[in-house]
Amino acid sequence: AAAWGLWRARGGLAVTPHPAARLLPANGSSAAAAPGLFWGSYRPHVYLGMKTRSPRAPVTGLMWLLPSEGEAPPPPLRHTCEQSDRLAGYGWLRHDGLTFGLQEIRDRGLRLRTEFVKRPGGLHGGDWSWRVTARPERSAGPPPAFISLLFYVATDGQGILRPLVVEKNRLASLTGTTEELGDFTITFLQPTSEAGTGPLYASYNYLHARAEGLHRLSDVVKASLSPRFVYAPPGGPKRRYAGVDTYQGPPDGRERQSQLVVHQVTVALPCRLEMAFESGSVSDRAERLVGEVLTQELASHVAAFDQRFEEAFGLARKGFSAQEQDFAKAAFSNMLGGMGYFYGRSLVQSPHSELPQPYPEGPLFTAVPSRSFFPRGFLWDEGFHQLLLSRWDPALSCEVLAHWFDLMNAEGWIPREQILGEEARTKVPAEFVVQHSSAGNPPTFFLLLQQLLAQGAVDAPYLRSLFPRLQSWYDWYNRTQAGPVPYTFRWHGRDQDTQMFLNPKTLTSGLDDYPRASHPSPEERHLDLRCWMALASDVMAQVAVHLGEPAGDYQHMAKLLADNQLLEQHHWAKALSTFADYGNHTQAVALEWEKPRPPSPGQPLPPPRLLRVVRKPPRLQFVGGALGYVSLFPLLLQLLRPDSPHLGTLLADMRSEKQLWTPFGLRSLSRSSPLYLKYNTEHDPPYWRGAIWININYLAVRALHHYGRQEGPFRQEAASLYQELRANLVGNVFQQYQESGYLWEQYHDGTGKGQGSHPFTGWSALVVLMMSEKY
Ligand code: 6A9
Repeated sequence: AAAWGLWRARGGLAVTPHPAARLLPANGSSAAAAPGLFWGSYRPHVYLGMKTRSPRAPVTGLMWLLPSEGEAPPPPLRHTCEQSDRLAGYGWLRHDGLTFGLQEIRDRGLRLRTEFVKRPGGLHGGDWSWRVTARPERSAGPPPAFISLLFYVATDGQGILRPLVVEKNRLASLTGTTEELGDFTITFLQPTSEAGTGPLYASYNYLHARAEGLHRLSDVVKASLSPRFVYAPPGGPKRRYAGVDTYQGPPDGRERQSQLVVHQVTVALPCRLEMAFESGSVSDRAERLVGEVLTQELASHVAAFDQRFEEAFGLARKGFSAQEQDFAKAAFSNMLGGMGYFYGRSLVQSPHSELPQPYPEGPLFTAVPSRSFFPRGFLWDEGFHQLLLSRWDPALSCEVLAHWFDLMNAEGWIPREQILGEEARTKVPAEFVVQHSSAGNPPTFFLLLQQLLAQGAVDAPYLRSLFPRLQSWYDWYNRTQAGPVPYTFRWHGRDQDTQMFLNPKTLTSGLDDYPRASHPSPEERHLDLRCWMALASDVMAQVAVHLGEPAGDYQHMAKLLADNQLLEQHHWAKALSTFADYGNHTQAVALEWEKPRPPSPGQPLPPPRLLRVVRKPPRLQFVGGALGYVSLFPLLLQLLRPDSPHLGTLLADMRSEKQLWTPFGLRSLSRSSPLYLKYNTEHDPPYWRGAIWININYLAVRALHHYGRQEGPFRQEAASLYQELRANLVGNVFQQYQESGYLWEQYHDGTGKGQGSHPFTGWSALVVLMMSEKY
């Protein structure tokens, strides 16, 4: 019994891997098994970086410094994607996920174009080259007189780098060896004009240092900068600049597992720099992938991309302008090019263990919501991401899904937010790191599976190996998120504090502060989760039938959860005349400043607190005052029968400007809700309380498209709303991109303006599917 207790205290099943065979074979990401995907731009959190799909991958990257005359040194170093850098825009404009990418970065008076091309060959993932072109940006004030570009290579605990320095400080090349790459050479070409003539005059700096880890690279470079260098082109003025010099390093005793080599080039604009990675095992290399050869390969990749994009999405055929097509390519490419390969472990709190426990280590190959703010995997975001990416490369989506399902524990749970490895950890405040093994998140992977099945894109062996884990996942929701009565569901793990929040949040639902019952209780039933489970059951049934497995239970569940009468019984609030959650609820709540508390003798006055007052006690009832995305779920997930009178009601709520309709898309919460645009605490601004979110709008457009084709009394209405809503969303996200240079996390319901984190080419990129009408 003591041993049992200890096992539970150490996390028990919560940190035990699922017993089913893994979907991904051991070494499945290796250069031998998957050479094409070995190298990639799998470091979405840096402006430009590549690595291999390995646990301890060596990395390459780019940093830059603008001259800092007048400013106090050190000048700002650009490296990791930071909103505080206030770049005018950056992102992949073309990226095929496999062989090439083209990015544009606009920073003050500077326009950087970063391009890479991979070339297969040998046994270790082949060769690749980078080209960075720096130009003055005409529209953005005076261009910088010169710029410093810092190319770096770093190891992560494994492998060695041998720099070759010529002419004082110029790193001409380096050779290296790692377990997985074998021997390789990286050559740094001297800067040229944009047309390739040169070399141009430049100053060089070089650093060879050891860092505590990849998460410390910026710190090491910053600490090594010295302002003592002078850039003095012939005939030009002498100018001081900061260059990498020497690095003292942290106090002894700390492990320094990364070897870092930096090549800094200080040069006038415009210019072009190239760097070529060559694998030692390529024996039949005809020509080096630089200069004219690189130019030609880039051009042919762009042409191939454009053709494939048109085949996949048909935007030219549909009459979209060249600008609109470029926008769609950028949205798509930055999602695909923003994919990351992460390796590490989550920190998991189970209800039984006292302290958070380390989860087993593992890899995750995934897209990310935002390269600056959330450059890591999020469970329900990923289902949406792959709806888009599977239209380009369904095999890639299957592989991503396999990675996520291999992270399942023995209980059938998959952690919601994946913060794997030191680099990912540095972006997350401590209080957000721990994942709770009782916390769910919408199972959007069922949407993906539904689509992949419809596309005929999953083969039987894959589906068969997925099945045991899929069953466990489905069971996990049924078991742990069951509602108070059969066939109802409840998001467990809501905030319990009823005093501090205007409405306790439901982070697990993905809709965070969307209003729910005012007083969390086990009696709650959540409409959105019930609809998700209807979809899940239906897809489970489909998969089981496909595999010849027993499907009866799934079919039974799917049938009951799709039963419109049962749905009404559990969720139709007659008095509110809409679908709603049910729970212990009162609408008579408000935040008020607490009366000043008497100070204790000798103590400073305690600061006043904003607390919730409840003017009328809660009682079990349908949750009023919360019309919005949740109310729409029976429509969004297409559970309503086309002849349901409630379909008409929901369409009317959608189209009403007093409620959900705006010229820019559907707002998350009705303008008539008492919680519309309300802060949840003094410091917690409204999030899902009015703003326009593109993932839910995508579901809405998709559902309207569906109902617009079903025989029934609301067919016409749905079809015309479809046209209108689609045009509004596409129009606004496009216009905001033109104006601001970014896709955004959400859009303001009054002005259409992008807000929240950016770039957010996570689910906001679903506009591409709306444009292409792929549902
Ligand atoms: C905060 C602070 C640098 C919130 O897109 C990811 C998620 C969605 O899944 C969810 O539905 N976003 C939405 O309501 C962002 C969540 C970020 C939480 C971590 C850490 C980072 O500071």
